[in-house]
Amino acid sequence: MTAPSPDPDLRFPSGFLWGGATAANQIEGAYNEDGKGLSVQDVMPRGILTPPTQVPTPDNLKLEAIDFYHRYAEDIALLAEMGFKVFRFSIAWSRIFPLGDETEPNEEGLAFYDRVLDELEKHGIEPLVTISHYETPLHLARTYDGWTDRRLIGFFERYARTLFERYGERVRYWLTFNEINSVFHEPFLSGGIATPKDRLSEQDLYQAIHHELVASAASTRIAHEINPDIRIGCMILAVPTYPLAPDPRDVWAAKQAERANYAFGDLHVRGEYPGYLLRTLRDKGIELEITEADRALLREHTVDFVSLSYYMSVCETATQEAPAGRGNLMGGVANPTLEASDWGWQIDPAGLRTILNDYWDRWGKPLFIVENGLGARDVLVDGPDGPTVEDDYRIAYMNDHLVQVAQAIADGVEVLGYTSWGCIDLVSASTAQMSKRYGFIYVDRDDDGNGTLARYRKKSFGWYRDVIASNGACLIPSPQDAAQG
Ligand code: BGP
Repeated sequence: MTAPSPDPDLRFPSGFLWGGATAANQIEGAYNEDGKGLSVQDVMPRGILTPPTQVPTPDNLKLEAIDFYHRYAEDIALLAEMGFKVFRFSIAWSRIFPLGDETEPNEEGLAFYDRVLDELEKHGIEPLVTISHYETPLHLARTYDGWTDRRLIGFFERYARTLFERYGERVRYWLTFNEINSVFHEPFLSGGIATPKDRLSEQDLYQAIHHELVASAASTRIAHEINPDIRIGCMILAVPTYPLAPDPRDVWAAKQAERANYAFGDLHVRGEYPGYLLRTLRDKGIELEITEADRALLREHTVDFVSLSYYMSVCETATQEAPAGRGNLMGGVANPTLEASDWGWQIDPAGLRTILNDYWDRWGKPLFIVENGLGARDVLVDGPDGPTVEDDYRIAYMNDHLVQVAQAIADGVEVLGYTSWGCIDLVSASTAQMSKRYGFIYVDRDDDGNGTLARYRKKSFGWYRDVIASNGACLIPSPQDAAQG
């Protein structure tokens, strides 16, 4: 690795939280150990590509995943070696409440996360915990049809209270629902809704999201009561949406598509249904069941910060036939000016600066980038220190995105931190593949489940260590960025 050459124009605030992100179902494995119940993930062997199975099947890579459940100490030590300041992980709801609707939690499940937190503390790494990351207990999906049922609010409150009481002194940053706006696109994965998508009405989906929003506000109230220092964030799947052409009709189409995502941030941050969403509901003839108590919770218990995942932007058009975009659970049409990853996700570093500025201008809340990264097919080669991956493509992707984060910070946006997605290779959410790798750490396992699960440092491992050590000063702006300022 060449020595970093500090660039005085790329400044990150001191205390910037550099790190990486994961989700329980994509790393832990041990799907039925120590009292854990089944979650929706345990019956999704192909991710969102095919309908769920009735019972877990051996071809589901998530059942063992990367075995973080048994290897967490070794893995956290590797993250510490890179100098991580923060580690985002989720708690598997079905480890704590195996069915989801019990009154007493499973002590063995709670004890596992105590051990993870001990390990993080040992290395001085701050935890960032997602309470619900696409892993609703399967029983809640099958018995209640997931978040379509109001009773889930109470079950979630009990679960969240249990976590805050147990870990509230040790965990400052929490996220309630991962990518809350994804329920529309993937009701089973995101909302634990067992009814197939083609039989769900928009009314059902809006009602389900309403329940999640109320549950999020209710748990924000509980968290602040238990420890006022706790910071609760929402989590939005951020997809900047550009008009395909300057035609005003395309501009409006793009705005409408973007608002479909903003709406949930507006509710989390401002605590009330925005006018444009009320109009959409009216136009569609949707009447939601919203109680006065719901309204009060939403209004009085808004989030402390806004977190986002960012992988790509899309275009919208109302005027042209255009090829559909492929990407992170969302629709849109492809942008003819951008390259795409091996999985067709269009790469747009500048879009990150745009969305950070937009969110900051709109909500004025501190932002946290809790997912970003490149899913790619890595090839393991022999290096001087053992097997490695020459992942210059990942380094370039992350460098270019982080430069845009620095630009946004220079624009005046408050950014708390950055956790790259899948800092250690994990099982993909959408395709349930191992071969779609994001990590700085290679995990020896293939799509058929073969491999030793050994961990190897990729080239990006040393690169990210230097980025963190220099607080971003070793990032390299593209000539265009340097000129643009
Ligand atoms: C987000 C999810 C993550 C994650 C990521 C990458 O939508 O929050 O769980 O997996 O996308 O997606 P994929 O795994 O499909 O490449």
